[in-house]
Order: sequence, then structure tokens, then C-alpha cells
Amino acid sequence: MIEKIKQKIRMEIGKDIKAALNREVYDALTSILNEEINIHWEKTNKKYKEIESKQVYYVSMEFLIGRLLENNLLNCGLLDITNEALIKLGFNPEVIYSMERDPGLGNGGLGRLAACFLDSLASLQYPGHGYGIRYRYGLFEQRFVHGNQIELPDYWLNDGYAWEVRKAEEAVCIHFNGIVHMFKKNDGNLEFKYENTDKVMAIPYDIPIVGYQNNVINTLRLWSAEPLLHEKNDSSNEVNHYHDLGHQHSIEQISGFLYPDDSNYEGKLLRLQQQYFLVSASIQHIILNFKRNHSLSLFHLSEKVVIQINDTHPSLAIPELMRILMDDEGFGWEKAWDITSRVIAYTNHTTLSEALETWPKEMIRQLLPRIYMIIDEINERFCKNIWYNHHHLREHIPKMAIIADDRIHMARLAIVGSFSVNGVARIHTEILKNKEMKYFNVMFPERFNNKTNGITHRRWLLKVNPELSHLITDIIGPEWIRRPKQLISLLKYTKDHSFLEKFDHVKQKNKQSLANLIHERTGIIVDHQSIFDVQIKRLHEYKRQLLNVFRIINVYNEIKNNPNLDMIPRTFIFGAKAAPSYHLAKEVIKLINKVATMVNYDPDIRGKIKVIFLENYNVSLAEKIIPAADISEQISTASKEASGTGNMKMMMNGALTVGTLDGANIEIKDVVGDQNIFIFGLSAEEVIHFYQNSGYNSIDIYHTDDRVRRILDQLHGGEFGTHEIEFKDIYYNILSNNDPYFVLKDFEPFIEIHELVEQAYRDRWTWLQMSVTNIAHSGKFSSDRTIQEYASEIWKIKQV
Ligand code: 26V
Repeated sequence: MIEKIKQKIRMEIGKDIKAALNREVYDALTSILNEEINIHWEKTNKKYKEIESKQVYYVSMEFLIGRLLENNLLNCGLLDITNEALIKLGFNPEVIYSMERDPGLGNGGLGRLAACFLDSLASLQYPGHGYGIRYRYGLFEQRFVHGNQIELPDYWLNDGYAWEVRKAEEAVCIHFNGIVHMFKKNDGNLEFKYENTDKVMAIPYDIPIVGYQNNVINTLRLWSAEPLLHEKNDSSNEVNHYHDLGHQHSIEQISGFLYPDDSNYEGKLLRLQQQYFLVSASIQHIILNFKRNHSLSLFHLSEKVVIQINDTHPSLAIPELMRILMDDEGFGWEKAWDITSRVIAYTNHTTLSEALETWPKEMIRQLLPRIYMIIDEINERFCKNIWYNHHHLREHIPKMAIIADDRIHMARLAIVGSFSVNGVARIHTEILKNKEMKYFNVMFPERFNNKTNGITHRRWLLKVNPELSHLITDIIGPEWIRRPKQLISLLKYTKDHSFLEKFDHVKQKNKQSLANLIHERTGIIVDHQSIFDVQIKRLHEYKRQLLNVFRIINVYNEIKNNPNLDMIPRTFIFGAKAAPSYHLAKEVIKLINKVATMVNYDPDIRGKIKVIFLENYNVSLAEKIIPAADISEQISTASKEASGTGNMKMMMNGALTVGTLDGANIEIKDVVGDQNIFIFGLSAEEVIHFYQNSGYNSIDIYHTDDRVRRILDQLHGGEFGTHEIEFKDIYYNILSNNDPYFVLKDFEPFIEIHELVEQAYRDRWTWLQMSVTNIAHSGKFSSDRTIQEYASEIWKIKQV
């Protein structure tokens, strides 16, 4: 490796290695690795073609893949020798890897899940690929100015992106707007022709997805929007030229930026254009590939292809596939429908009503006239089917119709047009079946199924926590790397003090590294022996960062009352981006920053607590925080968090969960046992009951709980703000809006559970034992398990 790097630098940059910059070494390494990857990439594609295997396509508006160099080195089995080589050459591997921009092509859980799934597909040797959008700007970069979030554009492509390959020759054309002409053919069937459409080219950029030491390279194909070539240059005078530039710009906008709203639907035309752009390009390519690889009729598509749509964002795949089958391939409605609804499978990721996508029907009719006609027909036939064949559901047609109130309900379309509908954790799927989608479940019970989320243990343990990984391998052998369930063997060592000691040592080291990073970035010194209490996730009311802040303020008040309070020092660590238009979330960001300033610089506190809010939380930062966490805060209002995946990442690194009975927390509790997790608060049933029957009054708690009243008065009285109105919206949301996420209701139980946490922490061996027990059970939450379930129960695909 040393020689290879030296040679690359000499040949491509014309420098001696001693003079090379970090960025140049990074470029050299990616170039070396790409040569290796390309060989296996071609072989993998050839193999898939040869054996004519069934393929799964994961279509998603978001892929949050994180940095790739270190991961690809690991998966290619070259990480150790590369690290050694870099050190010998006088470079710091960590610095070299950090030269890569982190592609922020996702908002949060949904996008990161897609990335974990691609890693598992390749590592388990499944023929599975991703389709997404190559946004020119990823999720905004977050900065704090006077405690406020400000957003900067994320121009991640500035220095080029080493892992993508542009495939201009595989571009496809997407049509928007225009009019549809209908003709009657001689055989009596209808024919459709489109006229005056606006054409946009979708250019693919392929990224290799490297399997773990198995020579499999799958593909993530990201589409970029460009004007048609001949349309670009056909202007001869200046006026047209400018017109042309405007035209070009508006087309490139389609893959211009990622919408930064997480779970908050807004009916923006550009977003609809993005969705259709992704779907049309991907489906066209899937069909092209099918024809290239098989000599079968498209009637057999479902034997060779399955398309998993990641939430409803790509649900136009259903009418788009229908359109191509009927208008381009000549199938009649019934056959086209039969094919489509055996190929498409849908995953739901949220039950929050504000995240449910419904498009104004006029908007779709304008932008996608032929697609609108097809949706209309799907709706007609579906409603008729209920009317004639499902009498008991007749009265529910208004709640089931795909087109209702002049809007198109995308989740309904997705359920009706697919053969599988899954939720992402047991409780979430049950809520879908029994509440949100209950009539659909009555009609299509065989479609509904659960696939509890998972995370790739290769990135989230092996890569981010190498020392813990070595320790685990030393004691139970390396089997767990290929079979993460083997982590269960660690249970034999939960009372082995010498092992626990070593585990503790690794944790302390990780905490020290994070402390260093915190110092570099914020100038604040934190005690690495304090409890690292971590809440990292998008900022949303239902995730209840506010509950956590209220507790911090409460501890602060207690210390002010009694400066000699006996407590274990704590460092509260936050990472969270708020959607730019989410006012209340931004107020919470400001509050956390205010509390941080107040707490961190108050001499009375004497370092008992520190509050650290790290800017710009993203995959790379998560990789630094997670190995150092002692406590994992998973405190959503029960019933609201579909699954959560940060909870899994932290347990895998030995953090203990403080959580509500929500999402996958419940399944974590099931495997680790009640004694190895800290559960508190309202249950989902109680929450739903309160929503349906009221009976909760936040004001009552304000009047009866002195601690709560003090905190709210501090908020309102300007004690935290520079002026009284600074946090008024939080205050009014809690008191006048009756605290819609039950922050006050769960306050006391939250305080109490943390008393138990502190007690447990005081007993060092018990704590370490609990930590190791969590790691031992975390194998269940490897995305390898999730992918095996998708593969055998939904996709019916085989390992190659
Ligand atoms: C929705 C929207 C609405 C329109 C604007 C842009 C946008 C972007 C993303 C979303 C998706 C929100 C759904 C989501 O991310 N759900 C999360 O999915 C995770 C993976 O299944 C799961 O662990 C989290 O609990 C769930 O909140």
C-alpha cells in the first residue's frame, strides 16, 4: 500500500509523498480503491446478468450514506494496511478520511435507513440497488449565531465527488406538462399520445455499494436533471440565449436541493416534480434492464423485479409503471394492473398526520396529465370494488378513496397499488393496522406486515468503535462480524470483571475523544468522567427535546438551591437540526443554547452539569458521539416515533436507553429485559386515549408541581431570554395549547427514572454489566436481520 500511494501521488499529482497535502493523499487513496472496486463492480453486474436473478430496487428520495472512504476500505479488507501505510508515511488516517465531504442527501431516519439497507444487501450478497436523486445541495449546514439556528447551503459537490461515475449514455427523458390525445385503435383499444410536453433529461451517476469482504459491488444510482442537449443550443440571438439560461436553470432546479422538512408535508410543485423525476427515470431504467437481461415478456416482470418504495414519496411509481405498460408496451388495463401490483411494495415510516402526503388534484392534472388519468381510473375501479364486493366497507369509502376533497391521497394510492405494506417496528405496524389504515387492513389483511428497522453493525460498531470491536473479537472470536446475532455470546462475560474493566477502559477513551472534539469545536472543557447523556436526532416536538431541557433546568434550579447537592456530574449532549420553517423547533434550539450558556458559565454549578449543543449534526458527527454515549435519550411521546434507529446505534455501543414505550424501544426492552433499560412515561394507549377523550389539562400540572411552575415562569419571565417574549411560543404551546406532546405529564416520571439511572451508575459493575448486556442483544437490530426478513418475506430474492 505504501508503494501504491507513493506512486499515485507521483504519477497523478507529480509530487513526492513528503510534499503531498492531506487532500492529495485522500484523492490518491480513492483512486487506488476505485480501481479495485471497478473490477468487482463489473464482475458483479455480469454475474447478475448471467444467472438472471430477481433484483430488488429500493427507490427513495433520500440516501444518507455518510463518508465512504474508510467504510469502503473496511469492506474491501484494506483498512488495517491502509492505516498502517498512512501512519508510516507520516499522515494521520483520521485526518485523511475527514477530507471527504459527508453527502447529506437525506433528512434523518428514513434516509439513513436506506443507506444501511444498501450496505446489508451488498454484504449479504443480494442483488439489490438503490435509486435516488443527486441533489446539488444536500441538507443545509447548520450554524448557531447568538443561539439561533442559521442555515447555509451544503455545496457538497464543490471539490467533485470521488465515488460517482456519470453515465451520460444511459440518460432517459422525462416528460412534464403538455396535453394528452386519445385515439381509438382499429382493435377497439385506446391509444394515448402526448403533445407539447416539457422534456427533462435524467442523467445517472452511479455510486458503488461495496459488500463486506465478499467482492460484491451493488449500485446506488442517483439521477441528475439536465436540459435536452439539442434544446440547450438552439438559440441564435441574445434574447433567446437568456431565455435559454433561465430555462436551463429551472430544469436543473429539479435536482437542485433536498427539501429540509422532516415529517412535514407541504404541497410544493418543485417537490412533486422531484418525485416524478425520480420515479419516471427509475422505472424506465428498470424496464430497460429487464429487457436487456431477460428474454421474457414484461408480463413476467414480477418474477424478476421487485420495487420497494421508501414511504409514499416515490408512490407515483404505481401510475408510472401502469403508463409505460399500457401506452408504450401495449398492455390492457387488467394485465398492466396485475403486473404493477405484483411488483410494488410500500414501506410506511410515520403516522404523523402532518407528514401524510396529499397533492391537490389540479396540480397533478396540470403537471402530469396522463398520470392523473391513470390515478383517476385506479380510484374509480377501487371505489367500485368496495361498493360491489365489500359491502361492510361502503360507508368508509370517503376515508379510503384515493381522490377525495380534490386531493390525491398518496398513502392510499400506495396501499392499493402494492402487494405489501409494512411498518418499521412492531407497535408502529399495529397502529397502522388497527388505527391509521384499519379499513385497508380489513380489505387487504394479507398485505400488511412488520419489518422492524435495523442498522448496519459494520458502520455503527466495527467502523465507528474499532477498539470495542477488537475487544469483542478477542473474547468471543470474529464470528459476530458476519453473524451479528453471535454478539449474544458476550452474555457469558457480563460478570467477568477483567472484561468489564477493559470495556470500561474503551468507553472512557471514546469519551475522552469526544471531549477533545467538544473542546475543539466549542472551547468548552467537559469532564470525561461525567455521565454522557445524549439526545441526537432531528428537532421535533414529538421527539421532546423540550422534556430533556426542562429536566436540565430543573437540575440547575436544584443545584442553585443547594450548591452542595450530591450528584454525579453530567454532560448533556445534543445534536439536532430543525426544519428552517419550523418556528417552534427553532425556539427550542435557542432555548437549549440559552440554557447551555447559563449552565456552563455559572460558577455556582461548579461543573456539576454541562450542556453541549454541537452544530451541524450529521452522519459523521453521529459516528463520533455514539461510541461515547452512556445514556441514550429516546423520549418521544408514545405512539409517535415509528421506530427510531439512533436507539439501536447507541445500545450497540453500550449506552443504556432512557425511553418511552414507543417504536423500537419496546423491542429493545423485550430483548434486554426490564432491568437493563430505563422505561418511563405514558403508554401509547394512554396517549391515544387522551387524544380521543381529552381528560388532560397541562394547567393542572402547572398549578400542582412547583418545579414545573418555576421552569415555565423562568421561561415566561425572561430569566432565560434577553427579553420576555423570547420563548413565549413554547410557553403558550405548553399552557394555552394544552401541551400537545405531554411534556408536563411525563415530567415527573422522567425525573424519577433519572434518579434510578444515577443510582445504577453509582454501582460501577452493575452499570458495566448492563451495558455489555445491551451490546450482547444488539445483534437483533443489525439491518442484516431486517434485510433477511424483507428478502424472504416480501421480495422473495435469493443470495447470490
Ligand atoms: C417526510 C417529508 C414530508 C415532505 C417534505 C420532505 C419530507 C422528508 C422526509 C419525510 C419522511 C419522514 C418520515 C421519517 O423519516 N420517518 C422516520 O423513519 C425512520 C426509519 O424508518 C424511523 O426510524 C423514524 O422513527 C421515523 O420518524
